[in-house]
Amino acid sequence: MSQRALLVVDVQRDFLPNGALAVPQGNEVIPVINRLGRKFAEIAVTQDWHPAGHISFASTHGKLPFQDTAQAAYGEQALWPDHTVQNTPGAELAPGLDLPHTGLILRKGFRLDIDSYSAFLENDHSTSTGLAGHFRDKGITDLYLTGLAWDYCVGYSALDGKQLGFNITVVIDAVRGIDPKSMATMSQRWNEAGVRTITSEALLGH
Ligand code: VGL
Ligand code: ZN
Repeated sequence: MSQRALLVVDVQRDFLPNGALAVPQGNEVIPVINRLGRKFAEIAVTQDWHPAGHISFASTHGKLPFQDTAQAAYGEQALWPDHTVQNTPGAELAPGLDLPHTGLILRKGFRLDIDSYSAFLENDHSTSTGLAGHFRDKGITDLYLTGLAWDYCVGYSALDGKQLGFNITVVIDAVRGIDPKSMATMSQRWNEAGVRTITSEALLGH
């Protein structure tokens, strides 16, 4: 039997318009996710949760965000403006997100020297966040992905989730991305990996 869960990735203040790492139209996913949430018995939410001085912050390296990169133990790390710093307002879940029966809020990216785009594996591709075990323990086979950002945290979560044996569907109107080019590249990678997409309308049946 298949059992489904909703995964809501990084819908946090800093990723909304005017946030530290704003995703264009990021706020538009909130009502869609709230509607979806009412139809799912199992919901897990992720929270990007970086310490000050994190390896993914351009400021840590005296470099420029969005263009420079840094060398991490696991390879090249893209650099971002300081964002979702632990215990700051920007790290809070988006106001308006209304998912009262969320069973798990999972934090990621909290180690100084390892970033984590994926909700399943950190950027070293080996440190588990524990999320796959959580879903397996509950007999979940099918995951529906939503949130921010299409081309990074949602994108890599979809690829890793598929690799870990889940059926993965991205709810395409419940995600927004940072950069159109990397969104197209990610969509291609989803196709090649067998990650599916669906609209919330088709999923909700109206
Ligand atoms: C994200 C870049 C850096 C995301 C998080 O949530 O997609 N992107 N940290
Ligand atoms: Zn981050």
